[in-house]
Amino acid sequence: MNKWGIIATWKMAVDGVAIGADILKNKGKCQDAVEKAIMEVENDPLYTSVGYGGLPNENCEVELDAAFMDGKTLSMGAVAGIKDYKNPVSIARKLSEDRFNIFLVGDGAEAYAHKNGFIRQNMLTERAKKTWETRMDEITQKNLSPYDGHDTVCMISLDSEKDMAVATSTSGLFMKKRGRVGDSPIPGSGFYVDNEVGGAAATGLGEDIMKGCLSYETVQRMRNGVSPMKAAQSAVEDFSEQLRKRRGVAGAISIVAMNNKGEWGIGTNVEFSFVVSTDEKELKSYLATPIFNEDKTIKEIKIEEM
Ligand code: SD4
Repeated sequence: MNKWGIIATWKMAVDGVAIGADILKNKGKCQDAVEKAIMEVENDPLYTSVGYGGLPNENCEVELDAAFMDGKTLSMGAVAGIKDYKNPVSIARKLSEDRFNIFLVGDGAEAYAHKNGFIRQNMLTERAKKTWETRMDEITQKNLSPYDGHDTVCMISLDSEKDMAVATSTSGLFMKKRGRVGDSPIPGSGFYVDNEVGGAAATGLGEDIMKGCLSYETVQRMRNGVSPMKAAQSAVEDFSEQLRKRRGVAGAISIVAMNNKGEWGIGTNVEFSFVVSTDEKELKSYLATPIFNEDKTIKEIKIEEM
């Protein structure tokens, strides 16, 4: 049997991964697997950090970021701060077919989506609006930090022809400033894939992930012969330590990785759930918990089936 596999960030990806795995099992392509899997997550109004139902920025507007990359051709496409379009991941994939103008933001991205027939939709649900209103009250009354509630969906897949693809989609940080862009659509930071090695993708505090270009860093570690597990864990650990040393604090960072043999791994400095399905092991959700020593360096990461 030919090898295939798909790995995704967060438990919310489980239904999407099932769809992706089905495509791969039936000898479908990795590009379709990641796109269809992410669309499933984008379409679900209950997930408050991706697509429809995603949490809005401080002006109560849902601004979405997404990206797509093909590991065979290294083609990539991305959108950032796009409003009112149903499936940002599909717009990113379409952009990846172009030679120029592959990363579009704001109303430029919306104009492109409109011209190419993508479905327009108000992405703000009543539920997300209520959460925004409650949070607004809390922030003013209790002086809270607005920036939590953020879980990007990232998928990496390998198909039976040994091609690989990666895609990401997110509403970014809850209560972000209008126009704020995180790591998720930024090549090398939020995602990277190369058929000759493997892929990686990140979730967590984009402002910190970007400082270390952590998806590219993870892929480079795999290129040097390191396993996906070691590559992702060491990339997260080394960089968290750098951040702590040089800035006093490291944000939440989690990375998923898969190499071109279908071996997978994760690295994280917070509790982190993820989903994997391969030809060898049926779909499973996992929970990764980092255990720290007294110096706050990660001693080990415990991974359990959920
Ligand atoms: C961002 N990395 O916009 C995204 C948010 C995220 O888990 O993934 N949070 O910074």
